[in-house]
Amino acid sequence: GTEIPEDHPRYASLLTRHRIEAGVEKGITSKQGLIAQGRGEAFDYLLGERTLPSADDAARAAAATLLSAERPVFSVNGNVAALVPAETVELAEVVDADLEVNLFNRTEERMEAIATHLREHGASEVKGLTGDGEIPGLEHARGTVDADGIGAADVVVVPLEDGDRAEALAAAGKTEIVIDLNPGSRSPRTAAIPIIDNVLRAVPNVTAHARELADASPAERRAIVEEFDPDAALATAERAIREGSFAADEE
Ligand code: PTJ
Repeated sequence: GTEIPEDHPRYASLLTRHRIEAGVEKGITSKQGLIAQGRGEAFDYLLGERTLPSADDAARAAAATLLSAERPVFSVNGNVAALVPAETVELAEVVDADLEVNLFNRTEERMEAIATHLREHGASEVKGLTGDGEIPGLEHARGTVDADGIGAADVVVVPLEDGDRAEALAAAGKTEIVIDLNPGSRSPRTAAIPIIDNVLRAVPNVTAHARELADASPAERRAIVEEFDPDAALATAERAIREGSFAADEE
């Protein structure tokens, strides 16, 4: 594979591009996924390619929510599978969540390829291929889920989710944790917990918080979730972008 020296100033960004390209070559990531990646990269650059303290608070609230959930599900698309397969499997294990492949552009081939890819990265069970459930308010292909997966979930992690689907999931009564680099996007604005961060940093960060909160009492977890203010987190990220936190890059 392509070797990128770790001291390269754009190491993380180049590594990300390489993983997305490899994902397309493996039949995991859609071509639209390349475009989505480009948009994400622009926002990440403006955020200074770092986890804002408010995004870290969101990750902590997400961990507390997942640990307290009855039936948490992590929804995996072609970008997430390419970028953070092992990290996703690990988070699901730590919070005891199901993994479900759920695609914006659903094809059997990509569903299978992603499920296989997740198994290669340690997943024991991957949902999504049954497709016997439906999220109301969406056209068939976009609303298809597993009845015993996202269909029955109380909490769903939906990284890089489309706005219509994020709204339909919320309307179906799901507590949504959205990971998205664009604080102006409809999906994080719909989420109970928007994490404005790169999935590359956010997924392992939620796992780290979950490990730390594993022995916390239900009351402690509830307090963490109640203290988290989604609107403030979105506003803080937007301000960081407007004020140009990328100056550090030019040093
Ligand atoms: O694999 P599929 O068929 O489910 O398709 C997945 C994509 C992502 C292609 C599909 O859901 C899509 O078209 O998404 P959008 O509407 O382009 O939205 C993607 C959002 O994710 C944008 O707001 C990007 O800023 C953001 N984004 C892109 N890369 C990352 C990201 N957010 C966090 N981490 C990233 N690495």
